[in-house]
Amino acid sequence: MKISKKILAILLAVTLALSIFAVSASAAGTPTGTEAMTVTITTDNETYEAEAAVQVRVTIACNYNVPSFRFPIMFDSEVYEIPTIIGLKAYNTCASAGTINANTTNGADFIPDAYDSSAFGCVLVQWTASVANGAVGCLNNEAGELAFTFELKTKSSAVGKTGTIFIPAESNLFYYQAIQDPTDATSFYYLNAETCSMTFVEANAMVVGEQVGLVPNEDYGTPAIVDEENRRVYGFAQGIASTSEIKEYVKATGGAVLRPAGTQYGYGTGTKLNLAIDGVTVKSYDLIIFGDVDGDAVCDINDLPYILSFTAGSTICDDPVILFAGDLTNDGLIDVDDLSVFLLATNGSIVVDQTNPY
Ligand SMILES: [Ca+2]
Ligand SMILES: [Ca+2]
Repeated sequence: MKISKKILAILLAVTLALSIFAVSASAAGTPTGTEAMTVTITTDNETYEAEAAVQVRVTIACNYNVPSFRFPIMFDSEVYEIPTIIGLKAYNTCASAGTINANTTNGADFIPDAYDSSAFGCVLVQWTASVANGAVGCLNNEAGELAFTFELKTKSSAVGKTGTIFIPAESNLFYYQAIQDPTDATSFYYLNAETCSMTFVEANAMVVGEQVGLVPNEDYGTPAIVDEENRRVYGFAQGIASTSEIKEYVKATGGAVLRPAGTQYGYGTGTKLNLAIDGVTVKSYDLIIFGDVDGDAVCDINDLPYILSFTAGSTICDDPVILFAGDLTNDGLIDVDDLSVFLLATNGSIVVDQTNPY
């Protein structure tokens, strides 16, 4: 476990502060055997919009003299991130009798091995008592008091998600210092996970707002059909040939940018309708042109070899997008029945309806 220089400096400061007492090396305080602490995390709201400030409030209840604490405060990194300024603020005893600091480097070292460090972020907060009038400042409030607050920020891609903010009980970063008599530096003693009951209460908050997605573009007379469940979009005219034409059918919501990625032959079946936030693709839909299985956006003779290979049984269509586009009879497979429809379409007898092809 690598502890930052900053933390070491603070530990040193505590040691120096305590050294003003005439410490007798052998003496120590006696645990009561009932030491307990409950740390409760709450947030200022239960729901937030994307990219909103979340005030994290930490309340500490304890039944013994606590001269220091250190807590890694973890959060779902899919939902929250650490803002540039977290605005750490101490309250009550923590404000009047000591110094609070936070390490916001989001170090993976702060996260216990039991957690996937790529899925969580962490702010490490620590408080150390000051010494005034010959007494060590101590937190000791069985009823509990607000100890400190700081801010996290909801991510722009977190709409619809709930994120937890919590202290992992498995952490080995907790301080277990105690002092029997704050005016007697010889009465320090140390607890551990077995001798001090630590209870942690987590907070959950949801990010609400417009979901990132694709919706029909009603600004034009050519809206497409968005199948949200299967992430497919259809209803485009055959021969669609550009991203600007695609954007006349569908538009992105939730602050995302629509970035179509065509096939090697154009913007037909198999085109990916990617939605990006801050340059990162967060959601993707498949564009479908019924009867087009080679991806050039037209149902014509160029598709025939593909259809024949499926109908002849020499190739099994295992691509659900191609299957959906080529199954013109809606029976879940491409076979001779589809070939009949396909041939009627390619010789001009029928036009495959792109909104309702069956
Ligand atoms: Ca085609
Ligand atoms: Ca079929």
